[in-house]
Amino acid sequence: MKRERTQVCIIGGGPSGLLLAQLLHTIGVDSVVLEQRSREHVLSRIRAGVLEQGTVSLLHQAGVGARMDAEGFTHDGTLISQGDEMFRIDFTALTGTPVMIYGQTEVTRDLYEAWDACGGRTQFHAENVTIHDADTSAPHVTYRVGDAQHRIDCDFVAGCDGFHGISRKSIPEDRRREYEKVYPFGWLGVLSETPPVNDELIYTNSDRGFALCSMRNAQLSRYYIQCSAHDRVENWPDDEFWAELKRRIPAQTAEALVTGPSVEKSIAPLRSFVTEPMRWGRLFLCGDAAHIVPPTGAKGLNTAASDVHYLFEGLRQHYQDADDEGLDCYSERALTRVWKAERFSWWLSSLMHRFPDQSEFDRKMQIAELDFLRTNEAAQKAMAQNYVGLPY
Ligand code: RFL
Ligand code: PHB
Repeated sequence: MKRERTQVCIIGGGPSGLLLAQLLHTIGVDSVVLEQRSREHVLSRIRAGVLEQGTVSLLHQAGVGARMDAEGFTHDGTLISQGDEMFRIDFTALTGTPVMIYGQTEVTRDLYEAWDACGGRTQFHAENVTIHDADTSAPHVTYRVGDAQHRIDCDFVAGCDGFHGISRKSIPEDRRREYEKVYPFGWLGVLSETPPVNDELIYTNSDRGFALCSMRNAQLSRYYIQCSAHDRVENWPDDEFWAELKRRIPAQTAEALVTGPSVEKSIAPLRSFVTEPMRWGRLFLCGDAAHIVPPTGAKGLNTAASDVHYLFEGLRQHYQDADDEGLDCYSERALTRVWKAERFSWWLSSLMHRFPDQSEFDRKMQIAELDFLRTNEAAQKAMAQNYVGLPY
């Protein structure tokens, strides 16, 4: 068994784990990142596109904001449509804050490059990662690479291994509580090397179901349509995807849409999930390991970032001031913000999708609420405040 020591053992080399590692590096705290997949696999996942200002600031704090500043798009608002009616929510006018369009793939790439540049250690292909003695003052983590067994002794374990990871499940069942809502549909997403149909995102509620027009850059568009929870990408050749998208978005937008071959196509299920608490002894959960939101509110990566902020502050206080207040309050602080993001994502998902069991009355409620949002500044302000991100 190969044995080593670090201060913080980070499980998961997605955005949460890498951002935490990079922030710890800025204060001289040593960490190791254990990732079960390859770097190429992690960087091939197409996920989030919208960053809150708090996430942007945290990336700057970690020293990885340069490419985002140069290549990302600042968006001052978003469009919402219902049928052929479209209206705009002006984030900057309503809240003073825009959002940043910069893909999670690029954020992760920037984090890996910065981590490499500072000599940070990532163990890819780490199999059978297991957390031991997290409820004692001397936890350790074991894992396997090929035939070699490894052991890392550490002060703390950060569980940043996403929804399917092992960290959450390492907390005994009688010490955690899980809350879950599974939505009866998914999102079919397509990435295409075509110019975005509009310079801001368009969220669409149509009689045929939800659609979203998003982007990555001036030549790379990201589109989504609501699909059945049991659907498969093979059922959606490109032509059928574009035809269905055009049926859902306003006619004038459909006319302007430039289509092309898809370069990625995937289906994501929609789920709301929270586990409480987010700490067990010296194990701290961050990001998707602790909570999932439906993508409608663009909150997943952003709540992962706010968790990392609270955990980093707790670890900084521990190492620099010998004060554990931040670590002791971590779970409560993170969850207070997480539940608000859960509420917003659930609300926007409920407003924008067609539900299989939706009655005509339910449909009228959606349309009335969308009209209220279109015409009421207080409602727009509440939506904008949540979308650009509640304060940390
Ligand atoms: P990740 O990204 O899942 O990374 C976890 C990492 O842990 C590894 N892992 C393990 N490593 C070692 N041992 C194990 N046993 C392990 N098990 C797993 C995994 O390989 C992986 O590399 O979690 P993290 O870092 O917490 O980041 C969370 C975000 O990825 C997620 O919340 C967002 O992508 C959600 N999301 C969005 N969030 C936003 O803020 N804005 C958006 O616009 C947005 N759009 C989206 C999204 C998610 C989507 N999908 C596909 C779920 C759009 C979509 C379609
Ligand atoms: C994306 O561009 O992938 C995206 C944007 C906004 C969302 C979800 C996903 O709400």
